[in-house]
Amino acid sequence: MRLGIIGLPNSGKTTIFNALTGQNLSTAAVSSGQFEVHTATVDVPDPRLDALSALFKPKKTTHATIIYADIAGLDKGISAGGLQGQFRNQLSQVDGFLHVVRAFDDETVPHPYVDVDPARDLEIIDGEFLLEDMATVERRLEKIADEIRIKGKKVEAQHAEEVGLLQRIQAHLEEEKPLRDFDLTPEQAKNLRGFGFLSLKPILVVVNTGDDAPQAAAELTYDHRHSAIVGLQGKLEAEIAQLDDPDDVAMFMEEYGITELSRAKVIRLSYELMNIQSFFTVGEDECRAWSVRIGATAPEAAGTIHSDLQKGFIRAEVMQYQDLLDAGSEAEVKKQGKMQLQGKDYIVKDGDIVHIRFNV
Ligand SMILES: Nc1nc2c(ncn2[C@@H]2O[C@H](COP(=O)(O)OP(=O)(O)OP(=O)(O)O)[C@@H](O)[C@H]2O)c(=O)[nH]1
Ligand SMILES: [Mg+2]
Repeated sequence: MRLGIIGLPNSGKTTIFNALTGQNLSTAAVSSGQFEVHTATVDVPDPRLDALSALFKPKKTTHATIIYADIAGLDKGISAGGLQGQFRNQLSQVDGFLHVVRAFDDETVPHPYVDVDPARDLEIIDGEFLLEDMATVERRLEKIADEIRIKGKKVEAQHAEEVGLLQRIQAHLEEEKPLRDFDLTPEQAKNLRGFGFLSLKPILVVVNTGDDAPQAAAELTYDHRHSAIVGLQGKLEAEIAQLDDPDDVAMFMEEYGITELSRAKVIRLSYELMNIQSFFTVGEDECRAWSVRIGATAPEAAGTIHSDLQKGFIRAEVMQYQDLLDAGSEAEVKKQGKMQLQGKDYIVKDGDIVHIRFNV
């Protein structure tokens, strides 16, 4: 799961990257405008995993993870003539975006459009993505038209369905609506994956509220599917993320009148937006959260643990998280008849605790 952090120059992308990942990349007061990407892997907080660990006291507890990539160099007009090479690749390869929008005022930090206007900034990058997606559709339609011209009518029927879909997508984009709002069948979604449409990817808008409480983000709305909006005090949380000692963190928070950090919330939200869910494996050695797409079958989930478990999949023993917590042990869940044996067609649910039986 890879999330690209995007936003206008000086919106606080690197600052928020630091806040989420605990890294300490330098933030420049003047936008570099250079293409560079930094990545870091972050544990996804999950109270259920904490509870399972408390129950099993395993040697090791392993969280689900997200990779955040700080992608610099995005600005208005950048898609004129199409986003280029490396940059376009980075953007199309991520599973979703974390879009940083600046809401903080600070004279020492120049804004590329002078005044602070989060709604406008949000639209600027959204608009760039729509243009980019339109260009992608046009390129494909032209390519198909060329092929028909060369090979004749006989290939036309072959492409009819794709052309129809692309034209509907084109009309949708022309209405300035992101593809997130476009209805796609799972089959169509799969066929379109290779295009890397930017406005199709889930997006978490993170409003950098600076000195204001994160609740200030509520002034901004973003009414699209597969998206959410949340506030975060970039600079403050980046500074707190540098502190190792929990006592220091508590002191810092008290001093600034913060009751709750947004960091965990933002990570959790960005994870939940990605159309994935967590299932757990438990034991004395390790309690672990795994990510799998919503709708995945038991063998597919087994495959995220190890490909052998998918190849040799026989059955999955499945417990509900709450049943295990209530019962207090796996043996007790079994006794209550709440441990179920599931076959290869079983659709995994969020919070399932599984043991895979396999044979290789
Ligand atoms: N006052 C204030 N300044 C902030 C806040 N967040 C970031 N900044 C400052 O804004 C400047 C730019 O922050 P960065 O995190 O480098 O912004 P960026 O979006 O990564 O910028 P580019 O990579 O150059 O596009 C730095 O001087 C930060 O210290 C904030 O919450 N409050
Ligand atoms: Mg930066």
